[in-house]
Amino acid sequence: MLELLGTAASRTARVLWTLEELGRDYRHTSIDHRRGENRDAGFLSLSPTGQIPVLKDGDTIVRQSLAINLHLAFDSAPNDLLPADATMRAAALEWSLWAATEMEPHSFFRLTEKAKPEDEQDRAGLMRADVAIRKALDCLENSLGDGDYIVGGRFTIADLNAVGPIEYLQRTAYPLEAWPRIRAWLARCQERPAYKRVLAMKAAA
Ligand SMILES: N[C@@H](CCC(=O)N[C@@H](CS)C(=O)NCC(=O)O)C(=O)O
Repeated sequence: MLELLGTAASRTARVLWTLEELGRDYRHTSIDHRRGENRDAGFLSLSPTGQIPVLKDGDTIVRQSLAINLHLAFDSAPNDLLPADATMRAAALEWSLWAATEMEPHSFFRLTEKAKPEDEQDRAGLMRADVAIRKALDCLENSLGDGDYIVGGRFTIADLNAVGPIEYLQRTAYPLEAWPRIRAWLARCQERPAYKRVLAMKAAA
């Protein structure tokens, strides 16, 4: 059986969401970095950096939340998260890496800076992050066009992987009003029953 390690109050939530969408059987072991459980020698043998989440899929160990999600989508194919069409599948990969490289570094930087007292925040860094965030948001806004989802008009792993990094903006009250298609898309994704189940797990973590 699949085993996912990491508290739901972390990037592990993205993987829980994927598992719930796919309807896979899995065991969830809530390693909590806030309690230092990720520094235990047993866990470090799976994740040398101590980072969560980690997926154990038989003898295969997968790290990095968005890579785990792609592994699960490919591993469980055919499924609704992974387009069967090669061009659309490539687009799903493209947008997953867009989330990891064009959005997450900047939105996560914003999240960590905004958690500090205002006079300790890196203002120049926040301004640089804002330029990158706007560029990435414009790119997604244009690509969404009149579509409900990022690839092929239906919810796929591309949407799921893009939501997490963009939620960091929501959590820091980023003014998303200038990107109305993204706001509507985000609300649509967050309405999904599987997403709501994970929200409940997060609240309990
Ligand atoms: N890029 C990694 C980041 C993983 C990461 O930094 N996870 C945090 C929790 S959300 C963590 O493990 N923090 C504790 C630590 O780094 O010691 C991913 O997406 O999985």
